[in-house]
Amino acid sequence: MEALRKIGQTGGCLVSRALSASLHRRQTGAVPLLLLQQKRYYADPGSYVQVVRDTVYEDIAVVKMNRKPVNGLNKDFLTELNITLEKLENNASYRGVILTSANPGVFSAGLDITEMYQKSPEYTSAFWRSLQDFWMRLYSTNLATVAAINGHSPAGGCLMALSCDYRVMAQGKFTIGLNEVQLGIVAPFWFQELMIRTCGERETEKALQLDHARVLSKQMGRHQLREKLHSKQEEDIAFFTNFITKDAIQKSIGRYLEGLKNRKK
Ligand code: CO8
Repeated sequence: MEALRKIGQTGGCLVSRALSASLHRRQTGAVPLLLLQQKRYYADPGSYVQVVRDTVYEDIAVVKMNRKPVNGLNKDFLTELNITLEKLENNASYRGVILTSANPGVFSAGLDITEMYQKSPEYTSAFWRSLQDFWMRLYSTNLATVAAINGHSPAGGCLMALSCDYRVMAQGKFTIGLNEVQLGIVAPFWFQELMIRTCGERETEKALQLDHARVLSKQMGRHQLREKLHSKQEEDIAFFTNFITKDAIQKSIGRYLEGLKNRKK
């Protein structure tokens, strides 16, 4: 509860501001502790997801992930998250979602690793599809989304956070990032591209090019630009030749060379 309270105290303002901006709402002045002020409670018995309507901003749903111990994303959990979001999208009384963990300390440990170990190809495919389907919905939902990251958030946990419109993380010694490379797994292209869009190209390259995954990640990340040049090589040579031989450019280069010589004197 402490981490959640911290988000309420230190990040609640950011969360509410992010949602307000996203929903084009006017700030009321008072800072609501969104995560602490909740009323109606929806959860099916045995369900991994709890939905709470915020008491201040009633059009905001707080979606709490509750698959103990670490919100490992298995097929059933991913399917439930997807259905939950679909229901909220179809409920006109909601305009935004805060995604968080019901168990502060861990937002999500990412994919349930046991789902990727010694499973049949059929099951593995179905599992991966459930992740894709949930991700596509979360990433492109019309609802405004905020990840209230109240604990560790590696790999798939980071993917969920990156997929939201805004993120706020609790203070504490919590980790976040695409740590697939530590498992010797290459982050799939859509993981990488999502991180690039949020964190920038260079930071993503540095984060993903570790150990065994270095070569593959580098190739995946740089392949597109390299191929673009390869397919337009003649066009690019023609452009360069035409540009560089223009009188004005030649004069400019001449002046620059002269300046270089004078600098040495
Ligand atoms: N999957 C399954 N079980 C897990 C996972 C997981 N991701 N993470 C933790 N557990 C289990 C632990 O084994 C432990 O089990 P048990 O109680 O039986 O011993 C239990 O959950 C509790 O774990 P901890 O004691 O470690 O809990 P802490 O609160 O101390 O730490 C952490 C929480 C920091 C989240 C820590 O558990 C951790 O680092 N977990 C590993 C996270 C990780 O590496 N996730 C990677 C998942 S892979 C992924 O998401 C993307 C893969 C993309 C594949 C692409 C292929 C092409």
